[in-house]
Amino acid sequence: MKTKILSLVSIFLLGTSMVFAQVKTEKFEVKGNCGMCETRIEKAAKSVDGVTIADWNQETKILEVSFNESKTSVHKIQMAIAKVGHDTPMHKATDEVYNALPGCCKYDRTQESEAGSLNLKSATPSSRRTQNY
Ligand SMILES: [Cu+2]
Repeated sequence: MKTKILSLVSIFLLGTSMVFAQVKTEKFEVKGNCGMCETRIEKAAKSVDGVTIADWNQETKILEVSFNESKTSVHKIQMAIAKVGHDTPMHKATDEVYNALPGCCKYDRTQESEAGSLNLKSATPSSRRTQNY
């Protein structure tokens, strides 16, 4: 009886893996803050040809994507997300797009590796700001 169930299960698994052979699901971190970020991140991911599902979790900052491996790659998806302003493990958003994000979406970038250069960068705008007031 047990072996019968097992073989049924393996037949089922074999069947589904053949149907979804080209569809891959990956999870990776995408920096962001709020619901607007979620919309932006998911929209960017879905705009990539071959992506079928994109779901970003505001709490965990983890994006789950399903995509057709023959059409696209994690690399391309992360590139598209970085382009709209959100840092991913493989691609970082440029300062220009990051700075253009709405205030609530400016996620914390301070814990990034180059702490020294970031401190220098952030020192300049704040001193400029104090002159304005
Ligand atoms: Cu946001």
